[in-house]
Amino acid sequence: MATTTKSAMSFQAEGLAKKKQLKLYEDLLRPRMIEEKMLILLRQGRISKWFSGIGQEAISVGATNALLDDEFIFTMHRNLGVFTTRRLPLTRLFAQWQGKLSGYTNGRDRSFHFGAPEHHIVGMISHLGPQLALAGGVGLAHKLAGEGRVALAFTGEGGTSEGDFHEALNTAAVWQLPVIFIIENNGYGLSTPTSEQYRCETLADRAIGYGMRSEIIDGNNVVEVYNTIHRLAGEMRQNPEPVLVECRTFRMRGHEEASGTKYVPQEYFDEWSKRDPLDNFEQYLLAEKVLSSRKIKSLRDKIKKEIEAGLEEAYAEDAIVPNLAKEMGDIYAAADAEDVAPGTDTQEMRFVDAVSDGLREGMRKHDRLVLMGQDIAEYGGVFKITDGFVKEFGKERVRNTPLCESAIVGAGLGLSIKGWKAMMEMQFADFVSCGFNQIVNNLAKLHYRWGQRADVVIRMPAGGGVGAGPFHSQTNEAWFFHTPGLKIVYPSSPEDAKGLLLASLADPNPVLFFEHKALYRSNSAEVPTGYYTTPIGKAQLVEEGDEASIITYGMGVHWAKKVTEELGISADILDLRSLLPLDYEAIETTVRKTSRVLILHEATMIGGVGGELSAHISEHLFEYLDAPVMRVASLDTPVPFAKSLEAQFLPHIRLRESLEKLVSY
Ligand SMILES: Cc1ncc(C[n+]2csc(CCOP(=O)(O)OP(=O)(O)O)c2C)c(N)n1
Repeated sequence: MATTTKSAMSFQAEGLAKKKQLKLYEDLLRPRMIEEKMLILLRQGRISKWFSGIGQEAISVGATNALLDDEFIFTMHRNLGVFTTRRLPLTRLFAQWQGKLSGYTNGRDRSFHFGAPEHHIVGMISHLGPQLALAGGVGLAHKLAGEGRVALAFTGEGGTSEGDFHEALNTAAVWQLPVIFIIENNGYGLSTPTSEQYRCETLADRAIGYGMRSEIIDGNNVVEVYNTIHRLAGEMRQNPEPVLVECRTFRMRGHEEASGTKYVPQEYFDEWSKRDPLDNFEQYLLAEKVLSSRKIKSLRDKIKKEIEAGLEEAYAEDAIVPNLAKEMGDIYAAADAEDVAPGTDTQEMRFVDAVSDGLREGMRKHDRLVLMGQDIAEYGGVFKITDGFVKEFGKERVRNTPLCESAIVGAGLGLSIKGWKAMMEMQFADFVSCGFNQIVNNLAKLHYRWGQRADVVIRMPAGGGVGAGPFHSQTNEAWFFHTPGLKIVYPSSPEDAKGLLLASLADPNPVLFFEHKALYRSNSAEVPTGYYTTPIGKAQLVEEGDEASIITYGMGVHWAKKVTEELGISADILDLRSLLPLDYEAIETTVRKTSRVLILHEATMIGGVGGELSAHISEHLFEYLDAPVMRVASLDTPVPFAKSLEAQFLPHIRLRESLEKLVSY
């Protein structure tokens, strides 16, 4: 209970109304009391894991109080004070931590890994750093709409060592996005002290390299945090720009409760416990007669009751009874647009022009669609697909990006959180590896985790046969095929390229859109003019025959047509067009019809899409088969550079022999 000793810290609270000071106090007290309760429950074995923010509450509480209610906050694992300050119902919070249905993720994710859109909070994924670029995307949406709002993102000092920190801050600086990046420098990243985490004198110094402002403040002083963020946010709402704020604080407990604190010298605890954010502010308010012992008691009683009521309700809720249809049904967001059939007017277009035409129609249709990619603005992209777009749509919506795939995928997700659509052009599909984490862990899982759309299309110029070697030739769809939550589209014709691209842009889910580079300028056809969509997830029988079925996509469709014609074999050629979701019905129909199947793809064999298709056919259609399911794919080597080596690598030289073997089996 409070005594009126002098606070060890000084608070510049003169400019704050007493009511505000009391609110800051109550907002500090609530997470502290919840945590104290959690530690008891942990000892009783009633919860399994706890990441403590005790000692760091002033950062969450001061920053949240300084923002407007509709400004987004991107939280980490020690930001309970953000959730409590925004007054999320405690019952739901507790239900979330217990994995109950009424929690924020329907039992699908743990601890603070969730978003609460109605409270403008977006929680982390475990990988820490990726969070920062999302705030940039929200900042971009604010800036484009002239909303006069800021976004705020937290990171620990450990997270600042990740490449994602650099990419997010650099992009926010180049684009002058209104984002407050807060580093909670609490001395340790798990067991790693700051001396083993970074070499610069202060983390705030890094801002100089990005060309942005920075400040270092006392993270244990709630008034200092509040005043700083309040001032900065006020300035940034008028003049958008990013700012880096390093909050000095200390982690008073273990990384998580089970991991202990043996590696932390006792004198640090002794020193920092004198600087406790709650105790010190309490002493100050008591000395200033803003607070009384009676008021403290009544606040404590009130919060205790809130916690107990919340816990009782959460514990009373039954454990989840799994509902398979619901789990599978929540992987994707439901489409909100009907497919649009093409008109009758057509025009001859090369594949590359059809992609460009689709993108232009998409930009006209969706006025909140933003295109991002390296060199896509005035230069028109390395394949000239966005040539002339800046003139029609302006540089705000056709954005050159710095060279950073992860931050741009993340920015796309941030735009989506604000209700915008984003298309990112990977300069070459090979470079997607640098944005891999954002795609497979953030975009793909978001809707399943907490119902948030990831309305982002990533265009992937892919494929070999162009003498470009291992890093400009891959068709890497299999890297993503294994990831629930993504859609993968791979057109083989100009008409489909346009229609499927427009369907992808209309779709609220993350879509990886593969375009074979070798088709760009070698393949032309009549393409419907104007806006139309080709449904995702529907294969197309492009040739009909009865001796065999060739199931393929992308360049494979062209190889299949050529070889069947050369050999005079009558085959069904099924162009899958979409790999996720797959059109199992069309696959099964052709297999039942011909009883002989060859699966063809340009990607390497092992772990490729063909393996999955082959397994499905063997498992479900075994009795229809007159021959083993055959696969033809690229060699399991990197894509070689020399013409002769690449010719050997690619699958079509093996196609003829395999097809003959299949039909004569
Ligand atoms: C990419 C990645 N690598 C490793 C981890 C394991 N991990 C979780 S938290 C953490 C330390 C984070 O330190 P910091 O960013 O300073 O935050 P703090 O825990 O101190 O608040 C580590 C190594 C992880 N979650 N993600």
